[in-house]
Order: sequence, then structure tokens, then C-alpha cells
Amino acid sequence: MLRLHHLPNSRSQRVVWLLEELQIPYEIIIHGRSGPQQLADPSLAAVHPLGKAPVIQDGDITLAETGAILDYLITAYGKAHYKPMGDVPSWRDYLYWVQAGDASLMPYLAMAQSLHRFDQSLPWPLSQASRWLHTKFASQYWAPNLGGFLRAADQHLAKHRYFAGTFGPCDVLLEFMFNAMLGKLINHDSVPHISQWLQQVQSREAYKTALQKGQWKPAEFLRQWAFLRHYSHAVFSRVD
Ligand SMILES: N[C@@H](CCC(=O)N[C@@H](CS)C(=O)NCC(=O)O)C(=O)O
Repeated sequence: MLRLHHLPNSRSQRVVWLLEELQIPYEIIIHGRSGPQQLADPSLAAVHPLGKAPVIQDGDITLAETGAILDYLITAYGKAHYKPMGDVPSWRDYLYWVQAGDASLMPYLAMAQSLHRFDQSLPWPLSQASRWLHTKFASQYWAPNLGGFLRAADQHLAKHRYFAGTFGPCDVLLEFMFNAMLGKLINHDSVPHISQWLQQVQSREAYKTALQKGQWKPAEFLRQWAFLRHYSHAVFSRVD
């Protein structure tokens, strides 16, 4: 049976969700984290040299990287109808949005989170000075980029119910990032169409089942990303 190596409250939750959507049988192996940067336990590096989640093992295949895993599952398990094909508008939307989140949004979120964890690991008053510097840097550097991404996504969703025609891999990939920003950078006033789309996709049965199987802890997730509220002004000075 296919095995998924998983870290709770992480991007690998997306693979749990897709497996539930596609109704592919799987075994889930939960790994732990430790240290100030909350790095994965060495048990993950024993599965794949990257030492990160998600990783799947299917027969003699071992595969990392969420986007690659999603594509593998759709192709290897005969679920090709799940992604648009052919030179139609939904396929062109698919090509863009299936890449865009992990390429142009997640790096900013991950960098901000690493800097935040670093600040928290320092003794007072160094932690305060470091936080001040990082907040200033982030507000000037990455927040405007993030604002541009939110504006593009909101405008797209104003005209489309899902990112690529019908519900599919783009929605599964992007939900994690928008969920991390929910209540801080995403709300009905700031980006109404993203906010509405989030409610829609999070009400899916497969999504809810995946939260349980992936040992998702909503309070912990909120706590991990709460620091994003400091950047609201810097982000939205670009969205209006
Ligand atoms: N681009 C990779 C990112 C993988 C990644 O960084 N996973 C994180 C969880 S969100 C992780 O394993 N962190 C623990 C560590 O870096 O040790 C993907 O989307 O699969």
C-alpha cells in the first residue's frame, strides 16, 4: 500500500487531502519536529535525503515535493480527469496556478516564518531588536510581493469558482497558504473572492476527513502564523 510520510500542520497536509479526494488507499506515517526552527526529526531523512515532508513510497518509488507527488498520484492512479488538459482556458489557468503558489507565494511565507522563529529563539533584548529589524525588512521587501499575489488571485477568483475550471490540484495546493493568512491578511473586506473560495473548499468532506487523518491542530496552526498580522498594512498598501 502507498505510504505517506507526513508532518502534522505542514504543507504535506495537501497530500493527505488529495489522497482523500481521489479515494486512493494509503498508510500515513507521522513524523515529529524539534528545536527552535521546528525541523523534522531524523526519521524523515532516513526515508529521503531531503529530510522534509511530504514523501511518498509506492512500491519501489520514493518521491518528495508536493507538486510532483500530486502529479504522480493523478497519473499513476488513473485520475487524469482531475486536471484540465488540451489547449482550453482552464488548462492555461491550470499551468499558471499549479506552479504559482509554491513558486511565488510560499517562499515569502516560509522565509517570514523562519525569521520569526529565529527572533523568538533569541534572549531578550536581542529578540526585540531582531524582531524590529526583521519586521522592517519584511514590510519593505516581501509584503509588497505578497500583496501583488493576493490581488492577482482575488481578481482571478472574481471570475472563476475554482483556480482552473473545476475543483482540482491548484485549489489543493493553494489552500494551505491562504489558510495560513486567514484572519491576518485574508478576510472578507481585503480579498472577498479568496475568502469565499476558502470557505467553499474547506467545507468539502475530503478536506475534513484529511484534517483528522493528518492530525491537524487548528489552534496550533493559528499560533504558528499569528505573526502575519503585523504585516497587514504593508501587504494591503499594494492590493487597493
Ligand atoms: N517544497 C516542498 C517543501 C517541503 C518542506 O519544506 N516541508 C516542511 C514542512 S512544511 C518540512 O518538512 N519542514 C521540516 C524541516 O525543514 O526540517 C514541498 O512542498 O513539498
